[in-house]
Amino acid sequence: MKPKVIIYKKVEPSVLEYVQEACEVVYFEQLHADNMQAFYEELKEAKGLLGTGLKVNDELLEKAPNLQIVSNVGVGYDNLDVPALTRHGVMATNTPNVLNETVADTMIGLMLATARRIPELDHMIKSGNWTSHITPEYYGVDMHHKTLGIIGMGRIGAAIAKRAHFGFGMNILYHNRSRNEEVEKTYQATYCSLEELCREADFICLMIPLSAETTKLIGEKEFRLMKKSAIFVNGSRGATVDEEALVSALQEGEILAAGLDVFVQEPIDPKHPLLSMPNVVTLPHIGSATWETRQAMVQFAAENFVQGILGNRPPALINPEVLEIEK
Ligand code: 8YV
Repeated sequence: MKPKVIIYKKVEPSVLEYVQEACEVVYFEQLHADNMQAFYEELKEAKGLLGTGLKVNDELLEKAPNLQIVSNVGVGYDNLDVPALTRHGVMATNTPNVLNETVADTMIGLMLATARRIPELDHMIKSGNWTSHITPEYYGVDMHHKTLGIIGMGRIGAAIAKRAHFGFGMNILYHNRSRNEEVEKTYQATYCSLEELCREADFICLMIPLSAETTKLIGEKEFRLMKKSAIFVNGSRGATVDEEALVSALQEGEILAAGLDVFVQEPIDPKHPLLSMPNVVTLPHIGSATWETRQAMVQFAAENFVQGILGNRPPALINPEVLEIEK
């Protein structure tokens, strides 16, 4: 008998078939209030869970006594309580690397869109307000040859640095838990403190995983340190920023503009003050959302999943220490 597993995200038929070769799949295209009860019912027997965004903590794990693996479609796994998974003897996996270049493209696009006011000016034309040559109140600011500060120099941060250095001739500063000699050599990036980065950078790009230490990492103090001409972009998780402090910084002109792909609450409340500011460019968490990359992520998640179910070590295992623990 094949082991029962749950996929709780819409996936390509080929991915479903691939998993079905090894498993009996209970398939939920999406989880919502109406099917949660059915999901919990299936959870009692499930050996594996594959999907995005579900909070997996002690409470959920207690409802899933047979679980062997949770395969997260995404590189960020702040939705997973990893110590709890390890305690319950459950493997956790994610999908690093396959999205680096796509997310970096998104962040460059978001910086340019914010600096050059692309959505605002697009709206101006489409609403019939392009009536004469553009006057200075619509000018943007240059991105090329400015100083970019990257907070979080992981694999995605490095892909952003590559574009900014070679494509835009930008001067790169970065702040990270540890030094990255490779980016210092290849992209002439300079390591500095968070305070120094906030003070010196023209563009500040946040690309760090969300954890207890990084929650509200950027708040009132950091915005105050930034230049009044600074452009702040966030492609990590909304909660890494104190959103109220960001609203005040924009309202009080502490910074010039912001480009945001992530928010504390997603989807964001349409009445949120950030959405009525012309100098804020927003995206609905689409950093990795291209056909190619989302397919690669789901495929990677399925490979992790099947390997884990078959009793092998999945390629992107987050908690290898779980292999030492007898369940
Ligand atoms: C999406 C992401 O949230 O990989 C991540 O960490 O933020 C995204 O790509 C999602 O997990 C994709 O399905």
